[in-house]
Amino acid sequence: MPSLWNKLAGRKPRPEPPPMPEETATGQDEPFRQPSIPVRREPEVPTTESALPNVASGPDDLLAPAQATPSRRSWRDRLSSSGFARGLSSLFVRNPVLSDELLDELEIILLSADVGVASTNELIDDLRRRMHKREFADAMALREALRTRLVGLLQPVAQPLEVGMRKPFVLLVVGVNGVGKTTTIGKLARRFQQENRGVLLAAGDTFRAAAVAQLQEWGSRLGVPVCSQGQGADSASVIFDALQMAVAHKHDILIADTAGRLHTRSGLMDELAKIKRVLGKLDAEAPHEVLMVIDGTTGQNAINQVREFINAIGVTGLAVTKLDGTAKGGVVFALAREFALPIRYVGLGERAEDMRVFDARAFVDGLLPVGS
Ligand SMILES: Nc1nc2c(ncn2[C@@H]2O[C@H](COP(=O)(O)OP(=O)(O)O)[C@@H](O)[C@H]2O)c(=O)[nH]1
Ligand SMILES: [Mg+2]
Repeated sequence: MPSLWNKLAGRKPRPEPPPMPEETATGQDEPFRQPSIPVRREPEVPTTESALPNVASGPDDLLAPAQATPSRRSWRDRLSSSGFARGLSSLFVRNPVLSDELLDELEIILLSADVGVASTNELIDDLRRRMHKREFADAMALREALRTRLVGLLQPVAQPLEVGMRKPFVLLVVGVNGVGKTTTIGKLARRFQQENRGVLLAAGDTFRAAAVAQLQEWGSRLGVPVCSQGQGADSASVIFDALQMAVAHKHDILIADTAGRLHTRSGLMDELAKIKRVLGKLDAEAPHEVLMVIDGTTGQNAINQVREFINAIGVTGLAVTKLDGTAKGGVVFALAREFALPIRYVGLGERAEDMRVFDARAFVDGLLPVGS
């Protein structure tokens, strides 16, 4: 279907920020994207609450006023520019009547958006069977059935993170390099702050100095303390110290960053297992959430990544980033089908407020608006 492929290929790519110069000791890591905030080098000493400058009040693009209740509309605005959403909307414009070609094209759109072969086959087979049984009066009825099936796939995994009464709640953020872990931590910190919870961050990505500096930058912008020991420090000991500090200072939530060297390297997995082990010495139930961050543009490789992390340390929730303006986004469906792990959040941009608690219906509405 050349016209469809042209449409997908003709999407406007997001400008890529330059890669971080000091990246890759291994040379095999995924490219690290420079954060859009200027990273200020700070002395790498443990940072305490009192030592932190409070700079959260200044005007800052990353800290634009939050929407108190993010509306469905904002999901739609972000998702409708994706290649996936544009592919779906043009499909029904170009195929206003029911036909096998409509379903053939839909199949390609789903596959190229990373919905995955298994989910795509199930969806297409079901819709084709029902179409041939004359269940749909017209293409709009089929479109509605597609919407219902898509929501049905995601509904079971739309389980928000419940912090509950545990204090401090320990949230360990994992995932491969460049997926958006540190950015997600900044977004989470802001979200919890807005709920009047005391947040402490732990700079557990000690692999690169820039990673520590990036988290410190988020901390200072938000006015949230960051525990760090600098590059090369033992990640487990940084996070262990941070948990001790969180207990001593009565913080509500500790969010720990981790390194993301390629998941197939056992070093990282051993490091993560050690972090889990030492946290367990202070609190047998910690970490209370192992949140794995997935780059929504990664494609089917995301499935392998999740499998590796589940095997290595166990994953209790997912956050899928970069769902704004990408051709993809379908990986959310593939993940839901493959793992049935809760999807907690989605990232819809680089700024602090560009994160949403995952909502199956709002997500599908963004991709395929009701009745239009
Ligand atoms: N468009 C977009 N970019 C994002 C999102 N989340 C993170 N990024 C960008 O992805 C790049 C890598 O993010 P970072 O948090 O440093 O990844 P980490 O290596 O996993 O910690 C940065 O340029 C971020 O600004 C998102 O939801 N949307
Ligand atoms: Mg990072």
